[in-house]
Amino acid sequence: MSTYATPSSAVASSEFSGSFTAAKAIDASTSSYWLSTNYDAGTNIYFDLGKLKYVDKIKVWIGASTISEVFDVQFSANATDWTTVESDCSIGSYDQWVEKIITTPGNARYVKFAMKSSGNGTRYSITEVLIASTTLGYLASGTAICHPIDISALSTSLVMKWTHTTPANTTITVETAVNTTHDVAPVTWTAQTNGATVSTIPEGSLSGKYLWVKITLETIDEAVTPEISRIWFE
Ligand SMILES: [Ca+2]
Repeated sequence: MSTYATPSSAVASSEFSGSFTAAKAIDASTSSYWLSTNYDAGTNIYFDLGKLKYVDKIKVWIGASTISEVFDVQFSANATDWTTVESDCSIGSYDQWVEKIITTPGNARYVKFAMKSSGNGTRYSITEVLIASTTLGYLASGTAICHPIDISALSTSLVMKWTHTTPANTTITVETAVNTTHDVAPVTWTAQTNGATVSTIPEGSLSGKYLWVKITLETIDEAVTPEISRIWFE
């Protein structure tokens, strides 16, 4: 279930003066507000949630201002590429805590109000904004298969090592397999031990053979994830 919070920062396409900055829309005061220098199409204000979250609702307070307005709500992960998720949100003059349920909720770090029209032909204004979101959890598991290594010319055994972090309730499994193609991943894998000789490399000729490595990360706590930063052979 999502909860409302004040965004951590705000950026506006224009600010009327130092008394009407974008930050006034998120200062927890319903007597201060952001005011634009113009009412052209293209005027906007966007809010930073601090990290990517699942966003589904907004609340807007215009109460300190006489300005009604219509805007689109847009989501972005990077503040560069924006997707419209709610069209033509209409906020009346002096409206207080108008709630808009986002038609197409989704993941966003940045939420923009892209202004479209101002009811009385004056500037745009936002007194206070709250955005409802849900913290994103880590998936229970994920697997990656590395590009295979041609071991045709290998003449000694290989010791495999990796650097990792494994918080409580998480595990990392590193497996290997050897086959004779670099196109099709093996079906059968064997778990390896950090710092030990790779057990799947056969004795005898290695001509035409490829070593494959598969990494599986697992967690039973969606708030934490294991990480593996580097794998190498000695
Ligand atoms: Ca304010």
